[in-house]
Amino acid sequence: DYEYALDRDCTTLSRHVLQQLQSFSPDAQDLSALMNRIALAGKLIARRLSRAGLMEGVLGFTGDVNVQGESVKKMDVYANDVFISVFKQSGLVCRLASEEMERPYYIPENCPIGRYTLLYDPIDGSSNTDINLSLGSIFAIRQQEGDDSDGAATDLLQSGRKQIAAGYILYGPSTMLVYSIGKGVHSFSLDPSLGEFILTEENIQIPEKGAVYSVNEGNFWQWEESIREYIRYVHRTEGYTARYSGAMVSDIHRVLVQGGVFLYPGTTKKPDGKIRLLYESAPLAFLIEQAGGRASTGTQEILDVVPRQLHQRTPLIIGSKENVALVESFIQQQAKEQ
Ligand code: P6P
Repeated sequence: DYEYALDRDCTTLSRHVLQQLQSFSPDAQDLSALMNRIALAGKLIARRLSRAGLMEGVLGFTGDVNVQGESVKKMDVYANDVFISVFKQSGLVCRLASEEMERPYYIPENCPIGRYTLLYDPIDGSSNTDINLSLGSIFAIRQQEGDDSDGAATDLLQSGRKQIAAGYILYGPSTMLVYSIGKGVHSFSLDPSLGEFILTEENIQIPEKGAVYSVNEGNFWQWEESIREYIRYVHRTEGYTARYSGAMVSDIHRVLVQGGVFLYPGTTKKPDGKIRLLYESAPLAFLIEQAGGRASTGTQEILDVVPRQLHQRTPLIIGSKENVALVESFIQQQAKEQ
């Protein structure tokens, strides 16, 4: 009805955060404003992606190689800089740690206790940019603890339980922002005519079990035998279907909505897998746990892993409780047999 429609159109992200916190304290206002800046970053990135084929500087590579040894896409650099610039003069975030930067970026000269750190993957799945397929940004917010005047950011080497908020932006047919501040998972859709993210769904619950398994089967012969056994099982068992897009945010959004599991196991070339803990698997694990799902390395909850260094990778098995447990049962079975 009219009331409902108007109220819903007015449930912007920043208002929703305050509703979630049921508070107008300075901290609540800060978090609300911070989420609003993340929404602005999402709008700027979505706008550029929508013009990929129409302007220079969006498609293709910069010619550089990043700290991960991966060739850098123009969109990686643009998106990374967008997050930095939306937080300048915000007084909210004093430090940004990103897949694209060897060391964190400090907005003031150092990061005072009580301010926030943004950990983010500015564009996840950037290989999809040049083929006009979906991709995402992933973010996590932590509170600055202790003194980081030496710029070593060692306080970030703590488990994902320290996250205050996390989420992703999915640049798909519509642009969606999905977030949690520890009080459930909520999704917003960008209304380009308003330039606002409007509430789409509250308290999203991931199904206990799902049909989808999402993994790059091209790595089959690089996996542990236990993962190969799991894949053979889902191949011969009724009721499973494979979906893999090359952009984890899309694949995990599908798993969140429909149920199932996304996995990026370790390989012979990359025993710890490819996915980064601090700004990819930990934020996604925070979100999926809030939605009633699970995220594991195969032997440990993702949120319990304490990183040794900023860009640490972990194997990732994430999704519906039953689907994650099934993968783990094959890993445990192999461990017993060894
Ligand atoms: P592969 C993108 O680079 C990414 O981090 C994820 O978004 C995606 O799921 C994965 O890597 C794709 O990697 O090795 O399957 O091509």
